[in-house]
Amino acid sequence: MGSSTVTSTASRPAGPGRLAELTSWDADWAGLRVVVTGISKTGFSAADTLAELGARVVVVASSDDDDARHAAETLKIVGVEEVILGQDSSILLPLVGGEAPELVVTSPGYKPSHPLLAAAAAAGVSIWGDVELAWRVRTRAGRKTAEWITITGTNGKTTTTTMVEHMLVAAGLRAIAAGNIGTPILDAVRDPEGWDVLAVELSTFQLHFTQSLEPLSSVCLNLAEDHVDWHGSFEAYAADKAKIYANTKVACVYNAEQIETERMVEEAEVREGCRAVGFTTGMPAVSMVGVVEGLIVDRAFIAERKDSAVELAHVSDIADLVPRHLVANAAAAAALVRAYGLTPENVRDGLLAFESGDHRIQPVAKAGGVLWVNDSKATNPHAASASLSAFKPVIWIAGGLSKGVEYDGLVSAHADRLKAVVLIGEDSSALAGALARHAPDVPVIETGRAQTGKEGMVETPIFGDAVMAQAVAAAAGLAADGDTVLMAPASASMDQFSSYAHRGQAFISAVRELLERRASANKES
Ligand code: UMA
Repeated sequence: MGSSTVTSTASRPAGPGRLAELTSWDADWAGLRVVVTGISKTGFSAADTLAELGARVVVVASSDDDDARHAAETLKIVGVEEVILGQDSSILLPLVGGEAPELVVTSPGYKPSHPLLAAAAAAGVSIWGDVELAWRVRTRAGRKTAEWITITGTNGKTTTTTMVEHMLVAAGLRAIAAGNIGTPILDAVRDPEGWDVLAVELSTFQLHFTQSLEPLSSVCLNLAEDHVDWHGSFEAYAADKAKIYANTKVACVYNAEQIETERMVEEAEVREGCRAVGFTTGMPAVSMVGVVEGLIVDRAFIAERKDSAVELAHVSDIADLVPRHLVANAAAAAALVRAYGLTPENVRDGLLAFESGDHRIQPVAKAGGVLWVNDSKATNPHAASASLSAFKPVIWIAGGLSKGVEYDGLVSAHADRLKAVVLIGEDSSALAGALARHAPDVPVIETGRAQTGKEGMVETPIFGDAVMAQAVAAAAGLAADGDTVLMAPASASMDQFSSYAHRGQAFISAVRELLERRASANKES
């Protein structure tokens, strides 16, 4: 890279006037001189967006690997003027078209003390993050402008953001989670159809470089020491977290069990009429969402909040064994979406949908009238009972590490649904005993051993994918039109698999392979 592209004291930075006017996609971005830092997810999305807007863009990044070079080629095709890879820290602010840049748009991985950003700040060049840019271009003629619900916190951001997304979707809204969760916010904002609401997870790195966001509702879930290397001090980290509340329009949601987050709200500059709403895993005071006798209840978004509360969901709607932090995340998510006007039913449906992610009563395939369902997360009789109740007749794949529980209640409650049972697990004798006692007429097939050695004379135990393939083949031999094959083991997985996720994945792969084999056999015949 030639030194002519670099300056340590950028001359003629843009007057603040021009940047102040850049508040919609349709504003005059043409010719704006911008340096973008980073060429991974954020840098790519920012440079691509700015090129589409007609800005003059130079990208810099320290990486110079295949991914970076490939991204650089693509960016040049879409109109980025220059990409400087392998840049080291002695390099300061590049020129854009021979002139000082008017703006730097930075990736969150860049510390404010990075020489390039320090040089930009010293030269009076504005520094935005991709989130600030996304906020500025979110309004576009002919498209919906989405409301933003913003979420930060040291822990639980992704879970809460995902819960918010599920609740919004359950309400029939076009909504998506974006930001620190993994989808760059600019990719979401540029969606051709547009969104009603975005659930935006924000890290402190991202918040540091934002200034104009006006979220509908916002939350800092909690605050603990983290990322001090990036921010320089805990105080600086906390100050960036507190930016989540700036300009909030309807509700600043805080953690009633952590006074620091309430203080952030007290000190925030918010929009007229915005309310402070607490969330707690205990009994809610007025203007809080909390928990009463296993129910998540709202004492904030109802007119009669002084002396009553409205039920939103059962704690058990989130998951079977709910850790406290998950309840806190659900209460926070509920408060954020209630601020948008979602109903108690929307909150509950969203939490139920959140629960039924992968491996939780997950339909895998339907072929020949047979439905294949993966409920590997059913690691105890209580969870398995919930999924057995949903299907009839069932070929039930079950068994594993029993953890000393008894199965009599489960089998007697569901004996009339069972067409057959395929046992997995190294030792499923407890379940086999319950089946013999309460469902003596139901055929039971054992798996877990394979014939090996000369002429198949030796029987050896099999594990993991092999045992699941055997179980799926056995179930397929018994299943007929109208049946459900349900893998809901009522037991833990670690005797034969590395985790419940591994067990679920083994089931999914075995079902798909079996159905593919059948399809190609049908074609040949
Ligand atoms: N780079 C430099 N010099 C630096 C720093 C970075 O050249 O000093 C360049 C690298 O060469 C590379 C690019 O910058 O080209 C990497 O950028 P980045 O580190 O900002 O990462 P992205 O891939 O753009 O991903 C970022 C977030 N990463 C970070 O904040 C570190 C992702 O959050 C986020 O999902 C994504 O944007 C989309 O918004 C990840 C994360 O770890 C999950 N976040 C932290 C966390 O949650 O704790 C904050």
